[in-house]
Amino acid sequence: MPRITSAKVIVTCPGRNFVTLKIETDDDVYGLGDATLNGRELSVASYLTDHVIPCLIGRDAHRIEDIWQYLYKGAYWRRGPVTMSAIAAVDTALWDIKGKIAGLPVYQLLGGACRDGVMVYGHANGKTIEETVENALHYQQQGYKAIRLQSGVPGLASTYGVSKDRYFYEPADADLPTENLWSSEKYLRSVPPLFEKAREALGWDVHLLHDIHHRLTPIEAGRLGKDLEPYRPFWLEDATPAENQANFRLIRQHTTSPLAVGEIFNSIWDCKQLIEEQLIDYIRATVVHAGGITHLRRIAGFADLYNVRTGCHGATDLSPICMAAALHFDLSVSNFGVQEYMRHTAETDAVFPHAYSFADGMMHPGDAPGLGVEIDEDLAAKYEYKRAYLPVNRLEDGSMWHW
Ligand code: GCO
Ligand code: MG
Repeated sequence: MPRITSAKVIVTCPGRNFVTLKIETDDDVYGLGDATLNGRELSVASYLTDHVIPCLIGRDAHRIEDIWQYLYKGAYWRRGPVTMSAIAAVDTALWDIKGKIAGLPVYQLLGGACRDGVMVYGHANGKTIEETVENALHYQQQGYKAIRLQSGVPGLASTYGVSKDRYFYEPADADLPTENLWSSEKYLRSVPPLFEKAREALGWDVHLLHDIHHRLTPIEAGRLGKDLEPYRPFWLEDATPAENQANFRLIRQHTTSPLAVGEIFNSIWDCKQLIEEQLIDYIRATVVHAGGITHLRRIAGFADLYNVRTGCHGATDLSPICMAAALHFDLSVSNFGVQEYMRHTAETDAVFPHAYSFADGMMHPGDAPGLGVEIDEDLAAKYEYKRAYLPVNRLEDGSMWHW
C-alpha cells in the first residue's frame, strides 16, 4: 500500500493567491489538491498544516473514502467552507495519487468518459450592452457554445462581473474590501435589453447565461426570470441567497427560466431541499469548496434522481488543480450540464502546468495519469502571498447588501 509519508501546503500568488496541498507517499508518488478559499486563504492553510496533516502521516493513501469519513466525522465540527475546502484538498490529492499508481487519468477511475468533451461557458462582459455583446461575439468566434453575459448597470459605478481587463475578470481586487453601490431597481431594468441585443447579434444557436450574484429578493428574481423567458436563457445563477432553501419555491412559481445555484455550497445538506423539491435545474457546487471529488459525486448522484444537472463553479480563484479535477468529474458524471471556464493568466498557468485543453467550446482533462496537473515549486516560491479581498456591496442609502 502507498503509505503517506509527508504532506505540505504551498501558498503562492502568481497574480492571485492559491493554496495547494501536496501529499507524498513511500511509493515516490505524490498528489496535489487545491485548497484555495478566496479572501480567507490562510485559514485553510492553517487548518491543513496544524490540524489535518499530522493525522494523515502513515495512512494508506488508497483509502480515499475512509480518509474522507475520518476527516469529516472525526473532526466533530462538521461542514463549513474552511473544513470542507481542507477535506477537498486531501481528497483531490488522493485521487491524483490513485490515478498515478494505476497509470490512468482520474476520469477512468470514476467510471470512464460518458461524453467526448466538456462544454464550457466563457465570460463576456462590458460597461455597456454594446461592449458586452461585442465581447460575446469574440467568444462565439472562438467556438464557445455557451457564454455568460454581464453588463454595467446605467447609474451604478461598478457591478459584479464587469472586468477592468477585457478577457480576465478578477473579483478579489484590493487588500481591504472595496465598497460598491447597488440598486436592484436599476439592475432589473438593464438585463432584458442586454439579452434582447445579445440574441439579435448572436442568434439562437448559443447558450446564454447570467449571474445575479445573490442580489435579488425571490419575488424580484421571479420577475426577472419571467422577463428573460423570451430570450431562452440557459440559466439564471444565484438569483437570491440560498441559506433558506425554501425561498426558491417563490421564484419557481413565477418563471420557467432555468435556475442554477451553489458555488458557495460546501455540502449536500446545503442543497438537499433545493434538489428534492426540484427548485433548481443546475447545481454549481465544485470540487474545492464541496469536499472534493468524493463528495461532489455524492451530490451529483443525488441530483440525478431529480433531473438536476451539474454546472461546476470555475472562476479564477479555483486553481488549475481544481479545474483539472472538475474536468475529470464532468467527463465521467452522467448528469453533467456545463462547466464554467474563466481562463487563468499566463503567470498562473506557468506555476501549474497542466494537461487539460480547450478546443471548439469544449474542454478535455487529457490522458496523463492522475489529474494531469503539476506545480512548479521553484516558480511558486517566487510569488509571495498578498492579501486580497472581494468587494462588499451597499444599497444607495448605505445599508449592507449581498455582494
Ligand atoms: C462565478 C462567481 C465568481 C465569484 C468568485 C468569488 O460565477 O464565477 O460568481 O466570480 O464571485 O469566485 O470568489
Ligand atoms: Mg457565480
